[in-house]
Amino acid sequence: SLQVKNDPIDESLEYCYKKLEKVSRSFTVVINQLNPKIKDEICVFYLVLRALDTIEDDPKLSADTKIILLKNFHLNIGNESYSHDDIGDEPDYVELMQNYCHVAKIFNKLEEKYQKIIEDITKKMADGMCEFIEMKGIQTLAEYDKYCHYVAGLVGIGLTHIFAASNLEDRKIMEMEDLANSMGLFLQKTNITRDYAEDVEKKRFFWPNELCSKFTDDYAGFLKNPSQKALDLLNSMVNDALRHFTQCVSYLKCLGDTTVFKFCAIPQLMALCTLELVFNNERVFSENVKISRAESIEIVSKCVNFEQFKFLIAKLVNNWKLKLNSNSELFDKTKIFLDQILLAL
Ligand code: PS7
Ligand code: MN
Ligand code: MN
Ligand code: MN
Ligand code: MN
Ligand code: MN
Repeated sequence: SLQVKNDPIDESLEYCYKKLEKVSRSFTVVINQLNPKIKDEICVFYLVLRALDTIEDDPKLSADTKIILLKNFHLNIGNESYSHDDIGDEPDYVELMQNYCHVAKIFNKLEEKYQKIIEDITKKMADGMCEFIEMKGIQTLAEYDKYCHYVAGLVGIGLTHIFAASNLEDRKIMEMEDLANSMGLFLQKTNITRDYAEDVEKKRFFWPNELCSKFTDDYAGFLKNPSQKALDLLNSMVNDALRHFTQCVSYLKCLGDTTVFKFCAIPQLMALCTLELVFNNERVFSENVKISRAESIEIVSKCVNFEQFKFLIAKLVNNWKLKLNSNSELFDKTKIFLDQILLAL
């Protein structure tokens, strides 16, 4: 052909996948194996929300500026001139905001049905983020669920719409919004629980006061200074995340396409593995505890269908149960949730 190189679309697509790899190794793996019908769609969806989250997370912006930027963001998803020089608290995120044109270019090439889903979720997430900027932190457990719905449950719902719109999954999964929401909540709550040290150091507080106040009047004070109360609070946070997992199992049971299944199941398995590592682990109060590279490679290579998923979950849950050798009320609660997971498989 005459067009040998420098097709601007190819260049933008290459940019998007390179950026995805930079900002999320695990999502790169699961997105790259997706059916080509929805692969670029979900890559763009990820980067659009990553850009939105970059605005939400930037400590340099005032609350008022943030709210204006967030509220207007959905109008600019396909704006190829949208760009910000200095938004973002990490170099990779700053660079994404500077070169947002590539994301907009690929977004503009998507079928309208996908554009609408991405736009709708982005707008709802931005409005939700603004609601929480205006509040003084997360007080109740209900507010915690609401925040996690905005920043992650909505992603689960949007992804479900994309699976159905592509016909890779049956339209009936659209009726499972509650289960799709739980898929997001479980990932988000695991992230918030694991990221204690990083978030507190950056003066970001996500642990709900209703839970924290049962153990301390200053949960940031546990930073590099964990006590038994700190561990009890941590285990309560783990329990609150864990209660969503049976719903995640129900969601995953309904999937038909293998690539969609792996895309959905691998992050859930990694999150459950993370939660087990974080449970009763005082290192959470001083560092970012992460599962080993070997463990995540094992999960990616072995979690290929529901049968294998079941096997891996059962192994993980039974190992976790061996750690519950005390008669604390919190451990009893953990054991109940773990037994419920085994029954749901
Ligand atoms: C569109 C794949 C599969 C039904 C950027 C995937 C940040 C946990 O900020 O990067 O570094 O601490 O570790 C992902 C449901 C959302 C929820 C949410 C969009 C699963 C912006 C992921 C991801 C639904 C708000 C990344 C929720 O964690 O966070 C796509 C089904 C983005 C999913 C954020 C967090 C995601 C998150 P950070 P991470
Ligand atoms: Mn991340
Ligand atoms: Mn955020
Ligand atoms: Mn973030
Ligand atoms: Mn985090
Ligand atoms: Mn991060």
